[in-house]
Amino acid sequence: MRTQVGIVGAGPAGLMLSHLLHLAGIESVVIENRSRSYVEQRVRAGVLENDTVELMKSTGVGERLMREGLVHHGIELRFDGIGHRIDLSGLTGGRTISVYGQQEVVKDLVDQRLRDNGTILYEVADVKIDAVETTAPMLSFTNAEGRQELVCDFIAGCDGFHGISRAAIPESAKTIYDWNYPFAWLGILATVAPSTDELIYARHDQGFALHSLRSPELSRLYLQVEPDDDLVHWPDDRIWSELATRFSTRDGWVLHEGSIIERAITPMRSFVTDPMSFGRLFLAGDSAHIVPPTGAKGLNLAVHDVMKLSRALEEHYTHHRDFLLDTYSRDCLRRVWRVQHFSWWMTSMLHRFGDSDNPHQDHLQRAELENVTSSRAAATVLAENYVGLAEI
Ligand code: RFL
Ligand code: PHB
Repeated sequence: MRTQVGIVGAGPAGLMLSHLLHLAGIESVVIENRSRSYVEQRVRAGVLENDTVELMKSTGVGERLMREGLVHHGIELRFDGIGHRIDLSGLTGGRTISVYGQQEVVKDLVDQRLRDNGTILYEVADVKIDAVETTAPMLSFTNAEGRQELVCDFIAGCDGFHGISRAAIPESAKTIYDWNYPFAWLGILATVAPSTDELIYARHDQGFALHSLRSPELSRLYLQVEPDDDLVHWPDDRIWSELATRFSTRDGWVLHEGSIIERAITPMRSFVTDPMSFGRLFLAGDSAHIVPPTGAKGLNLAVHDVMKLSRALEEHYTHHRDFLLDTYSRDCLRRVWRVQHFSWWMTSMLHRFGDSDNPHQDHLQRAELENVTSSRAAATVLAENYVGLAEI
């Protein structure tokens, strides 16, 4: 088999890349080791930046997003029992975020790829990447018909943090920056109307909590837990009472409970691979970098990478110019580190670190939160980053 761009991974990065390449007249094949239904049901991100939404709309995959996505103009920071609204739109000249589940983005992209006769091969096994230092890099994998070889002009590694692409860049040719946080998030999806119209990020002495939403009938909530915590320690009653405590306000705000239909614990880390390319292999999304989810940035950063990669490939095929491919990694990493910093900052401001009492750190966190909620300049920094930095 032969194609122009071989794409490993049918998550948001791989699918969006395949879609953008198609619009530029470039052919691709996507290979994915899970099944279509698994990928379309995996519950993950929920917040889309202003420009992620604009990209989906302008490339013809935003129709359902416009109908079902929830447009938000602000978020709440809650601490010491009081809520403070950050007016995202007011502080950024009218920019917004949209709440729309990642799996809905994935479904919309898959539908469009199939309408455009795109090729997505699911449930492939033993994916190998070879010859990335030549002009004919190759993907090989096993499917129902046996071992397959796919010769490409370029390979895009969009296979997430646990994928195999990153390892195809030799150790001697890359630097890894890895930072683990001393806590994890327990996330739930519950069939109950959200108790809030806007997302609530809460700092509490017992730990961080986040109230997000998916629809008028579905709530998405998160709790900071121990890094090695296990779901067996978290029966439903404990989850709801811990959430109620961490969100409680001085004026008696009430959290509505419902039945929990999905739950998982996610470790929190910051991770960057530099460079994000080697020969004709280009990494995009979580395969190259991970951020803690407190800034709601991972999916948006993945989309940003593939926008840059599709432009660089278009320049190669249309004008035979490779300068955008040559600077792809450097261009992406500039934004990656800005987003790393924002995600680290949000995380540090809102979570409990360690289990020993640390009054010094508590006071610094409160000072930071008071600054962000009382200074228009400080709130603007948060808002600009949260809705998504303009092109950098
Ligand atoms: P994905 O989504 O992990 O997709 C990679 C795909 O590659 C497949 N794969 C392979 N395929 C073939 N061969 C192999 N050897 C393969 N190995 C893996 C996988 O099955 C998968 O289908 O990576 P991608 O496309 O880079 O997308 C990144 C996002 O998924 C991720 O950054 C976000 O989910 C992060 N994130 C959030 N991002 C946001 O922008 N806003 C949010 O509100 C937000 N909230 C979150 C999050 C991530 C979370 N978790 C669970 C990590 C909340 C949580 C709890
Ligand atoms: C979500 O809705 O899943 C979500 C929202 C905000 C975050 C992380 C996750 O910071």
